[in-house]
Amino acid sequence: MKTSTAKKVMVAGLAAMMTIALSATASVADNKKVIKISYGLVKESGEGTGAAKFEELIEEKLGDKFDVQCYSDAQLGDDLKSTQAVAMGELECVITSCSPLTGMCSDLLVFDLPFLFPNTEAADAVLEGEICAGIAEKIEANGLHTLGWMENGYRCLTNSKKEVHVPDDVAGMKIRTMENEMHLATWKELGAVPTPMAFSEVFTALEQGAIDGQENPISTIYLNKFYEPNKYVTVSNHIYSPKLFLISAELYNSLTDEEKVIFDEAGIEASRVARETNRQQCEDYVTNIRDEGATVVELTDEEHQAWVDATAPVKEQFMDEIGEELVAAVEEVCAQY
Ligand code: TK8
Repeated sequence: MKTSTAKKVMVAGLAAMMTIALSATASVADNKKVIKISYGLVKESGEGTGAAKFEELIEEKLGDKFDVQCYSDAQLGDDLKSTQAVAMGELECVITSCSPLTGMCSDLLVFDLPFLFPNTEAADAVLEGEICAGIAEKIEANGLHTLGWMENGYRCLTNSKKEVHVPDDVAGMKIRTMENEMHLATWKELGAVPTPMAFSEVFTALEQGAIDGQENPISTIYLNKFYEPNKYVTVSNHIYSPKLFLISAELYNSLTDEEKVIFDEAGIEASRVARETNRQQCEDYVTNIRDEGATVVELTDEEHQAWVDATAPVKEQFMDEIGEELVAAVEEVCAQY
């Protein structure tokens, strides 16, 4: 019995090694440059759809030279780790939330301000406008070329304890946040106990009760099944959170001028697809989450205002760090929508 199991394991191991060897030969034989894209969400997510779109566009136009491969679910590492690998030229591409990258570029902090974007049109105007072009230029200095801006979208709270309507309801709750100082400050201001953690650890932490809640858009809450350990979902929309689609600057700079244009255009189109997909999912999945038996709380205007008021002090607290000019520039764009 034992020997046969050992044999099976060995055969399986050999088969796996042969597959690796074969695929290595294949890529050497056709001499294509492999471009791996690392991201943290599932394939069906906005960013997963965007990554697949990028693969399709590049392979359609430059399929003889590049082999784009998408890796979901943080298989190649969470946001920060993958971004560091791309910056060092050890990995080709990453799609990452902006919030864990503020240590690299403090301008990104502006997006962590609660209740900043009144709607997605305002977000698009900033993401595809001069402000983000300027931020992308600064990020380039870290060895990262920006291919596009995707999104998490509007973040919503989930928890295992009770229906949350107003900030007072989260008093003392252990809430997982992204690794970002403004998110920490915001949840402290709301009276919760924020616990920063990488995304891939969240589900298990919720399941084991190490934390009471987390916050992510409806799309992610549904696709990552956060409504299973967290039966209470509040459509709080407290922060609109963008994502960056980055490629190693070293790799980008090695491309021909024509290839650069194709990569940049594909990056922008993929990002639009990602944002559109995510928005549709955020709209559709409220029903799916309810159908799964979770309680979804939608806020009254009065309840919403209580969140706006409770989080307002965060802006002053971080104004110097973000820079008054940048905040004013974003607010000016928002005022047009
Ligand atoms: C996935 C993360 C996720 C983000 C988070 O890699 O960490 O909660 O919202 O989308 O980037």
